[in-house]
Formats: sequence, C-alpha cells, structure tokens
Amino acid sequence: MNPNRHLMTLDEFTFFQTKQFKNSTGELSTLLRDIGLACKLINKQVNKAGLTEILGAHGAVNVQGEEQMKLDVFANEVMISVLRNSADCAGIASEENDDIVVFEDDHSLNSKYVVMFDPLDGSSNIDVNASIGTIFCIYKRISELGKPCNIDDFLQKGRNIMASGYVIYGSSTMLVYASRLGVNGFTLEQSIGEFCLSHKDMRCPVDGKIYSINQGNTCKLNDKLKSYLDFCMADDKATRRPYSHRYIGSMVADLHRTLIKGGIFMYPEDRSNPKGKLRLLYECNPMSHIIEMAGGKGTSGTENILDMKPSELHQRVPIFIGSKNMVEQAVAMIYQ
Ligand code: AHM
Repeated sequence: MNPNRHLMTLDEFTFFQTKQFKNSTGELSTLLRDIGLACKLINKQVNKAGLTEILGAHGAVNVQGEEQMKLDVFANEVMISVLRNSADCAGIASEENDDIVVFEDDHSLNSKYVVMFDPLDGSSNIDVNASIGTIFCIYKRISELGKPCNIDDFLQKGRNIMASGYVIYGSSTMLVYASRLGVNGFTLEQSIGEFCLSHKDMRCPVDGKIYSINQGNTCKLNDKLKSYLDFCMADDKATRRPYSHRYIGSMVADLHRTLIKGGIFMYPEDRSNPKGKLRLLYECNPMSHIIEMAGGKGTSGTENILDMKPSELHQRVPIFIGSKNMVEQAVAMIYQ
C-alpha cells in the first residue's frame, strides 16, 4: 500500500511556511496547532449538539451525572484550557469574558504571543443546524517578556495581527488560516483527525453579485444606507443587478461564502446599534485580516478596520467587508 502523500496536514503546512523564514522559531505554528486541537474538540461537541440536548439541556445533568454546558460556554472553556497549556501563549481575550485572562506560569510569562477569539460565533444558529464558527487572531505581545502580559497587548491595531483564522462547523469542518504568506483552507479529515490542505491560496474575487445584510433592519437605517440597498436591488443588467441577497446570520458562514464567491457583507450602524453590532477585536479585525490577505477589503465606512486603534476590549464597530470593488463602491455611495 502506498502512503497517500497528496495530503498535507495543517502542521506540515505551517512548518513548511516556517522554514521559509531564517529566524523563525516555529512558535506561531505550535500555537496554531493548539488552536486547531481546541477546534477539533469543539467540533466534536457541535456535531452532536442535538444529542446533547436529548441527554440534558444547560443546567441539567446527563446520564453520567455531569452537568451539561451550553456550547458557547464549553467552546470558551476549551479554548482557554488548551491555550493555557500551550507552550506559546501569554494570555487571551475572549468575547465571552469581561476581561483578559493572563497566564502567569513561568513558561507563559516568557511566551511571545497573545490570542483573541470568539469561541462560537453565531451560536443562535445551533438550534437550527446552520453553520457556526470559531474566529481567532494572534498578536505578538508588546509588553516585556518575563512579565505578565497586559491590556495594551490586546488593544493593538488589527494591522499588527501575525496570523488569523476561523473554523467553520458546516457541511464539512474547515479551518481557514491567514498569514503574511496568504490564505489557505484546511478541511478536517475525520478519519485521521487532521486538518488537511484543501483550498490553496484562497482569493476573494474583486467583484461579486451577492449582498449580505440583515435586511429586516432596513427601517432602522439612515437614508444613504437605504439608498445603497435600493441600488443592490435595482434592475441593471450591465452591472449584474439586482444582486442576490444571502444572509445566514452567522458571520463566519456569511464571510466564508463571501471569501469564496465574492460579494459584500454588511453590519452597519442602525438605530438600535449606533456603533454597529459586531465586535472589533474578536470578529471584525480577524475577518478583515483574512479578507484583506485574500485581496478583499474591510472597512467601518470611514476607516479601514485594520487601521482602527481599539479603545476597549468589547468595542463594536460598523463593518462593510468582502470584494474590494463592491466595498469601495458601497463606501463611496454611503459615506462620501
Ligand atoms: P453572537 O456573538 O451573539 O453570535 O452574534 C454575532 C452574530 C454574527 O455571527 C452575525 O453576523 C450577527 O450576529 C447576526 O446578527 P443579527 O441577528 O442581528 O442579524
């Protein structure tokens, strides 16, 4: 039997990338492997979400007498415990935690990286079996090695992201990973429990014909945003309009489609969410980094997302993201 060497695992791939940089220590690859492990553990639970409910809902006890955890709480605890055990993480910030979590053991104090994540984005979709995801990004800390990391390590501009990614728990489970060398997708091969390279050098098409927004909120939008939606729905064959409307309500799933097929995804400011709904640090920054590394664009409408200096951990921001030409046209029509 011949070994199937057409498969390249996430580990092999990141190690291969590491070898291209003379001074690289491989720490980032180790961290990515640890995040991959956490996501495989989350995936296992997500896949049996319906069964878990049969065995006992949140607050109930399962047949083994263990308390059941809500999936987003479970995902958060898995991410934290795996990264706490990681050799290369000084601390984390999570959408589920009010404050940063600093790892103070001797090894972590000397770790170079901090990680930010949304452990289970779009979790309201769990009940209807729609795709959900984990989003993460990794920064090099700016605080002194040997000391505990601090809030300034986490309030860096998205431009400083070293690597980012998401895992989509969908019809298959896939990890999309962006570094300065580009964006690559790895599908979980369940039989060997490894993420394997399946989508090499992913590029977001510069143009598209899909717009993605919670259109039910139109009554809460300002006139310019409403006019832009009218533009998306207008009949004009020359510019491929009307665009198709797609909205899953799970950012990872909506942006995964946008990355592959092109289009624009928006969560703008509205009457109920004057600063937008999505979080700069856990959702907008990592996603903008991935889309930008793939040739697309992410903006708040007035500023490139990656150039915004965060002022607080759970800051919200309006977002327009996806195919470069579509995003630039939307911004020109709404904000200029
Ligand atoms: P969550 O953090 O509660 O999961 O909310 C984030 C989700 C995004 O995945 C999605 O794009 C958005 O909220 C959908 O919001 P809405 O239901 O208002 O359209």
